[in-house]
Amino acid sequence: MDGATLAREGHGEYGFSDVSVVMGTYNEEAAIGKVLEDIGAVSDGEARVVCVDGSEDRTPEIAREHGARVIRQKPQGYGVAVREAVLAADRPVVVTTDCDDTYPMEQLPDFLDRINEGYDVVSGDRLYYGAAAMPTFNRAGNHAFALLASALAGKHVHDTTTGMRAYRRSVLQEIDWTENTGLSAELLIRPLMRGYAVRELPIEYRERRGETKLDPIEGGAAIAKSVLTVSLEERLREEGINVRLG
Ligand SMILES: Nc1nc2c(ncn2[C@@H]2O[C@H](COP(=O)(O)OP(=O)(O)OP(=O)(O)O)[C@@H](O)[C@H]2O)c(=O)[nH]1
Ligand SMILES: [Mg+2]
Repeated sequence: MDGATLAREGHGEYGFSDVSVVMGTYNEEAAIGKVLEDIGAVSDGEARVVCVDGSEDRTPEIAREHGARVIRQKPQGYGVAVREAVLAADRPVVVTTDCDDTYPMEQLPDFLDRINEGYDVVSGDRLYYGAAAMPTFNRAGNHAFALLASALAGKHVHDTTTGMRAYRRSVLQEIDWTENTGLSAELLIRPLMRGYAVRELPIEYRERRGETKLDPIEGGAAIAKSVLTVSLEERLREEGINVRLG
């Protein structure tokens, strides 16, 4: 019996000692101390943190001082870092976040509760409460990606590009991840289209500390392409055709 089945039947009560929180970090010294302190406070120091880091500033030192495991990687984009981070996690529940203080670590217990209810993926929905702290262009883009993904996947999703999610580690290991800037959309769309139990959870979204690493136009185009290719690949997979279109 796999972990998901166990939890669905009420035998898999995970606590924070079963949780890895993972993130890509790239010159985030303005935010990393706060983010890691928030994780430590809400989990009583029990969650294990993994940072895949490409920084030239003091981010990796600050991460180690806070007890995080740091994997150094030359900067190659969001998805290259986050894929390595999710695959490096060694606990049964894996939470992704950005290292910029935008995501509410205080809501981690709610994510864990939903996993304990039996969900395989719990996705933080920033748009539910309006995401007033998000730049207008990004907010419009994120609504558009969600509409596109919902149409192509045939299932309604509200926020496809969020960085804060909890996953059963088995889901992360069972799927081949291909996208870079579009990885966060891929991490939602492929499990959704393969029939995993996915739910969205409304979250607050705060203004970023430090500078963005994403160019909104270039990044937006890359995400739209990922949503298209990943959804089409999954449609073809349902027909028994395994291809890579990207
Ligand atoms: N290691 C590594 N981390 C990266 C790279 N690019 C982005 N990141 C990290 O990935 C996370 C997401 O990047 P952000 O700049 O927050 O991108 P975003 O959330 O789309 O943009 P904002 O709305 O400005 O926050 C942050 O924690 C970054 O430090 C990279 O090339 N290498
Ligand atoms: Mg961010």
